[in-house]
Amino acid sequence: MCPFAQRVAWSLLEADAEHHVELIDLKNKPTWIKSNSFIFCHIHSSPTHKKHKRSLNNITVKKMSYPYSKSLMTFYNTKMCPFAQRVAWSLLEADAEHHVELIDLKNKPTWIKSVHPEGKVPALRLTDGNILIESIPIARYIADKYPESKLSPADAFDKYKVNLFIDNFGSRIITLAFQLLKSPNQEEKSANLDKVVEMLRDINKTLLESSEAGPYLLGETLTLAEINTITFIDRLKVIFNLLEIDFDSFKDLDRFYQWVDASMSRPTFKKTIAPYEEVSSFHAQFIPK
Ligand SMILES: N[C@@H](CCC(=O)N[C@@H](CS)C(=O)NCC(=O)O)C(=O)O
Repeated sequence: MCPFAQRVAWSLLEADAEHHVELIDLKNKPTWIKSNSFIFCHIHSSPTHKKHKRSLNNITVKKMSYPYSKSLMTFYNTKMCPFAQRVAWSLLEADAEHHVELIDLKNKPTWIKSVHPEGKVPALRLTDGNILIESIPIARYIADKYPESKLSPADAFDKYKVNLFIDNFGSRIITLAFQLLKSPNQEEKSANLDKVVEMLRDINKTLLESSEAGPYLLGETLTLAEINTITFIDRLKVIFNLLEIDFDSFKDLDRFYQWVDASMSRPTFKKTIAPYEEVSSFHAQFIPK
């Protein structure tokens, strides 16, 4: 009955993977259902897994000419955007030669919809004319295209851990960070802060379970797990500063702090960050007056 489980059932059959099935009656769950000992069980279903609107059905989009490099991939970027930053960081980690077109989102070029149907960044144009959108799939594309970057682990279980980490935390971080930023009063601010700290503890626990020594999720190698979450942790730090909350003051988050420090001190990450003042004043406008 479960369409999510059906994805797994179908994959197993397509892969001709030998397996044993335990059928679960969800109306009458077995007593042992919560006792699985896998370290990487799903922690939280991400609240912003909204269905991505596909606005192109039945609409013919006339393509305007737009700037791109003939010989290199063209990355349409806005430095202030944490989604685009995932792509900027991946490109640098993969040492992938590319050309950048900077987009001013407050004053979008007329051709923007020829590059992205919703007029957004990031987008990545390949030299064959295909254009990729959506930061996570673009980062995955870069990781697959440049396997020597090791951004996507070769081992299937490691890959699963990276993907689950992104599923669990990729959008939860920014959702909770903005809830906190927009808290209308002290009481809600404190409740929202509790939710953020609970999430940081989940991250800390996941990191520890995956690799005690760290510093990254998979130990010594930076992967898409960091690329797709840290840019939002950076925004969370800005929000903490604006709300005068000390980011480094929470107990029992040592592994989390180690992870953040290692990721953010990489020269590749530093090259992708927008000026602090700009990021801070952008977020400040969301604080209720
Ligand atoms: N889900 C998209 C989100 C991209 C996104 O929201 N980009 C923002 C900037 S951070 C944007 O281009 N906004 C312009 C607009 O909405 O008009 C992704 O992961 O790439």
